[in-house]
Amino acid sequence: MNCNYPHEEHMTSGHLACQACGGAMIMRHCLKALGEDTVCVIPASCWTIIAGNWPYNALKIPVLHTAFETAGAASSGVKAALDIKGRNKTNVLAFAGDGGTFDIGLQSLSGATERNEDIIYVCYDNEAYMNTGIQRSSATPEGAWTTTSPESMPKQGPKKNIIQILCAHKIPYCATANVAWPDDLIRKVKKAAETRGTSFIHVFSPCPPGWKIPSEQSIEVARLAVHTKVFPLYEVFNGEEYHINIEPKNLPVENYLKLQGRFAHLNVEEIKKIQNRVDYEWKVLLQRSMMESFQLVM
Ligand SMILES: Cc1ncc(C[n+]2csc(CCOP(=O)(O)OP(=O)(O)O)c2C)c(N)n1
Ligand code: SF4
Ligand SMILES: [Mg+2]
Repeated sequence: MNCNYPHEEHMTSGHLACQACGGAMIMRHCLKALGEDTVCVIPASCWTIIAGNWPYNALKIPVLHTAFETAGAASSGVKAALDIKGRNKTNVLAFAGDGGTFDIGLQSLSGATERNEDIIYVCYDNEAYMNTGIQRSSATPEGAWTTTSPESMPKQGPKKNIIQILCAHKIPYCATANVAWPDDLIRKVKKAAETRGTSFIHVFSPCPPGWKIPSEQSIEVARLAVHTKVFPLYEVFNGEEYHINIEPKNLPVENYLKLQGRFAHLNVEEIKKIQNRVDYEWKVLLQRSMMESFQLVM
């Protein structure tokens, strides 16, 4: 860990997350990056529970709990209210799950992004609706077991590419991040705070009960997601200019899948199909990262 690692804590012990919850670690690091002058907007998700019941709050900053589909709209409103009060330096952090981002909250996020609201939107992606019992979302990867995609018919079709959707809005800054690279996550959240307009960070977030992994393997699984190219780490500026941040070790995707009970039913052919898709998506990302940006071409 580098010496610039912020040691202040804005999240307390006694929160209600499961052991080794990626979402809890991500919030802790986001707040280290942003500091205490931050308002957090949390739609219905595991984090509604993790923060604790009023009057208790595991976060030392103000929190607005809001309806499942409203993170984009509610954080736009909080930002406008703070501006009226002259507090235009206060960070507004929308912190939402994959269900609240990829599915029911997509229209609200799209509206905020299209208006270029000055907010930081972090999606902690545990690839299912964990708070209500591991139902599949459009972020659930192909082949995964969930309680609504049983082993006899696991999730069909690929995970939705949320970064591409945000890039289509020409968002000033968006990035992927991973709880196994806290320095990189903190740098990206700081970058988002410096950016005027909407920033979006899509963070890989292991969930031990939902993924059927032992809690001590949470970070190992997160690391393998990057080194197998399942979840590459990159940034995109203005929806056009791609920078890949970590060179993957190019490990076979099977190394990642075999650690997780949610993929235990997959056969050799199915794993090969997932590998082919991962290889294809990586090639597309590499090509994008080599393209000249729009401004340079002009
Ligand atoms: C309109 C509406 N439908 C359903 C729910 C029930 N609900 C609460 S949290 C949740 C799942 C949230 O999933 P996600 O956003 O991925 O966050 P996670 O629980 O995985 O952290 C659901 C379906 C709700 N609160 N509001
Ligand atoms: S169910 Fe998963 S996402 Fe929810 S608190 Fe537990 S580990 Fe975290
Ligand atoms: Mg989720």
